Amino acid sequence: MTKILLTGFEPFLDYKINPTMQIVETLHGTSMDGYEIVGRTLSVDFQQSAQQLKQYITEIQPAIILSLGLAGGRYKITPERIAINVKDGEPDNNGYTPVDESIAADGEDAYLTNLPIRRMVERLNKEGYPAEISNTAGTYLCNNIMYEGLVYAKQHTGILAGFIHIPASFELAIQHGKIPGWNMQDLLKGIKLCLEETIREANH
Ligand code: PCA
Repeated sequence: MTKILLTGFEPFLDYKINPTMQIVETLHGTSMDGYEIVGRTLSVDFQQSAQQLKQYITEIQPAIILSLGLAGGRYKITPERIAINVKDGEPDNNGYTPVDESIAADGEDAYLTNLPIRRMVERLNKEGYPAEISNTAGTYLCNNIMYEGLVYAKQHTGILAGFIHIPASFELAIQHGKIPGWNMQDLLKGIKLCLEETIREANH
């Protein structure tokens, strides 16, 4: 069966739960319209996560690479438009804090996703879920993984790749205390709708 690599991240900074990890674990091994979802959780570590992603891609040979990340404080599901060749920001889980670094020394400045992000947002809104396209995935781990996924997609014709940031779950919002949250079932349904739109694009 054709495969989808669906990645999430482990907890990081003061987010003691990462709902993307829970989504990936729930959807792992399920199938959708003839595509098998292979879920993997990545480390919040600049060096390791890129290597993990590359290793999973080699192992799984996915037709679609969809990576998920938590954007604590956002209140909509936000498919990302662009990944930039920058690493900067808060320390990762191993304490590494890049300042104005490049992801790839001689890489492109940025890559645009080839996921159907406009249709994802339209579909989510139609089904009653707040969503909008985001024009920045930041400069932390999520941007880093989106960039790496897109490097692969640019080198391999026919591969769809991209990234979606999601809000906190209720559980995390309660535990954290200062960010909005969504019901976990709604987050899960939202990601399934995005996957459906992506599969439709892949079959086009
Ligand atoms: N969100 C972070 C990294 C891991 C995650 O889930 C980000 O937005 O970069």
